[in-house]
Amino acid sequence: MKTDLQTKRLTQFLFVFLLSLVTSYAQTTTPFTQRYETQGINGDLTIIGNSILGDSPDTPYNGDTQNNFIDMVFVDVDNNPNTFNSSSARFTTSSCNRIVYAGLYWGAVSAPASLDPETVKFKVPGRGYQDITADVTIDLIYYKDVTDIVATNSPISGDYWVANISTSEGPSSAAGWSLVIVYEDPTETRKYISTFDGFSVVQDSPNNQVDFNYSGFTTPPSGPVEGRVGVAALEGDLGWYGDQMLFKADGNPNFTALYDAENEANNFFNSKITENGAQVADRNLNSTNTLGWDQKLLNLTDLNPGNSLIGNGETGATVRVTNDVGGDWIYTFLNTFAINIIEPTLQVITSVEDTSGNQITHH
Ligand SMILES: [Ca+2]
Ligand SMILES: [Ca+2]
Ligand SMILES: [Ca+2]
Ligand SMILES: [Ca+2]
Repeated sequence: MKTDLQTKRLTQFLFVFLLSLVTSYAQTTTPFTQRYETQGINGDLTIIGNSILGDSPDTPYNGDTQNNFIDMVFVDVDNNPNTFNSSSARFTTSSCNRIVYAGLYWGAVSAPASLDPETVKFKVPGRGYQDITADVTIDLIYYKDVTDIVATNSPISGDYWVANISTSEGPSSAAGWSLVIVYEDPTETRKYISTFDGFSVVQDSPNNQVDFNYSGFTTPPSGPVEGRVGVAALEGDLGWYGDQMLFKADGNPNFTALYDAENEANNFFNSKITENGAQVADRNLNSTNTLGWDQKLLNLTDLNPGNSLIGNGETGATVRVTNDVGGDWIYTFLNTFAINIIEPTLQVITSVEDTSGNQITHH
């Protein structure tokens, strides 16, 4: 009988184990791992970036067609003959603020083998291009920690350029770059900030979702809970629907579809670069349709009346990229989370001495 029971338990274990394997829904070729985390900073995370292919080398594309139906060509707007493709995005912040982290992602849906995809040219405000080589390859995406380059440069604010991304041209091509910046700003609320990168193709069932789990924070015990979720992905199309980004705080029973003025709940991945519900125009080229490069920072505050989306004292949340109908294939490679947390209680100890050096501090 004991043997039967052991066999039964082993069978149950194997069943649960196999079930856990098939519930890894998306076709994740590079598992998502945490790239950056700070458990407390007065500051914020932002993402700047751009596509580097379009329907013209020097004119923004503002139509609503998919990249699949456009003869995609290199964008090249830096007036520099030594680069074959180039695009820029602007970062603006107070000069008093301090960069604590900067991470650059670049990549393409397809690229000729003849070019070195791991190396690109990177230009920070007031400087010339420098060659940088990826720290890691994340399937079609390349990543380099550029904190040293960005944090030591002055000014911090200005145009950031990336050039010579290895990519194919022609229909269905898509390529671009995203620069994640975490900065200290004493005027900002205290936040927990975390980023994950990997590579996951969300497409038809059964590869129709990927989850990002955030923990290691506690939201304030009272008052409104504010924060932002960021995402970057290849191959989101404006003209194909069904793709969503969902959010669920641990204390809530259900997922809620995120949306804002530029990103629909049922067409979240739409070839747009947006921040807080608006197109980011400080880019060159500044196409409203990037033809396959999605990059968004979505403000949770508007979706959180009465803390209905994420509440006080919350310690975990899950972000889900999904497509239940399989209309649009999404290649997600970056997810970011910033949430306000309890302000630390500052204990200020003042010591005062008289002119003879005697302590006259009163406690
Ligand atoms: Ca050029
Ligand atoms: Ca497409
Ligand atoms: Ca879409
Ligand atoms: Ca697509």
